[in-house]
Amino acid sequence: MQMSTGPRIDVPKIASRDQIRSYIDTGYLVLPDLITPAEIEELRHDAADLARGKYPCESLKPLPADMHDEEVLQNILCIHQPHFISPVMEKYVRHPKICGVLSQITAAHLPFWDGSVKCMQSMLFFKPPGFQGQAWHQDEIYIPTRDRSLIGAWIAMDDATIQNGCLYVIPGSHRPGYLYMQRPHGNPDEFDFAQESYGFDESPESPVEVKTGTVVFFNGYLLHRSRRNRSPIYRRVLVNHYCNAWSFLPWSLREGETPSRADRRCVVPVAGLDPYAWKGYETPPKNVWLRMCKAREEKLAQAAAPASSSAAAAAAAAAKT
Ligand SMILES: O=C(O)CCC(=O)C(=O)O
Repeated sequence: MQMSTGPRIDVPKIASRDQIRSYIDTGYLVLPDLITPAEIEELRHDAADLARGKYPCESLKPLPADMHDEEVLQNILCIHQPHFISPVMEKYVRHPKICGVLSQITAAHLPFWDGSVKCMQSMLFFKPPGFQGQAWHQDEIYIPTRDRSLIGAWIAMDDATIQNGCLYVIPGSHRPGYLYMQRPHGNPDEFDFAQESYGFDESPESPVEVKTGTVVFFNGYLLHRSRRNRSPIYRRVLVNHYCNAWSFLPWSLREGETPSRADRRCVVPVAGLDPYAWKGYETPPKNVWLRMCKAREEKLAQAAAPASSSAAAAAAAAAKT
């Protein structure tokens, strides 16, 4: 190859043959204890710092130092692209063990793949008590790759249980490479605003309950969802998305760009080579995006008008009697 591929990034290969096979067959892989307790503490600390505005940006302004973490986190469902502003989050995008596994499974379905991987997205979920989950979806609907190599690395920062809104998957649903249609889900109590995929048998759904420090890897075509957090504790997760570095990334097209040529370069190479390094990299904006949900809006509305909402509640109760 004539063009510059950039430096090779070597990562430890720690997944077994059986684990790689299992990922190819089922579309997901659960690896407990991949992240140490000290690393989880670092992540939790930085998550709170982010929410406090330690890395000031348009979406996250500094908050008073005497505010309790509880108060800081209670209104945030998710921060999109935290690695754009936090070097700690970027460190976990490049985590050697995670990237080592990624270099073994991301495009293991493709012959001749050499283990090269790049990251295009990070999402930091706080999912406070009472907050909704995400309805059935396939990540590939949002982030298109050319070769079915999109993969999420979902880092459990708390124990994830059925009660606090763990991930649910339909094992093997990635196999046909089919993208299901989407529609409004009509269940705002359970799920946030994003639409739901439909048209498949939900009965094989399986909860993925995991301990803190576990990483769940899942393919971009795998049908998955999470439910409302019905527990009194947070369900924090950092989920980073990656794909085969040899795939163009026709995501977030610019004006005039055609999907066949588009290749988003706001990416972080994390394993092997970047065959398109010669194109250069787009500097990410120094900003993040906050994901809202119904529970957050309800809380904010209550905080803004406690008197009128209790009056409304009293009126509603009176109307029922
Ligand atoms: O963790 C969750 O609740 C949902 C995560 C998810 O849907 C995703 O990463 O695509």
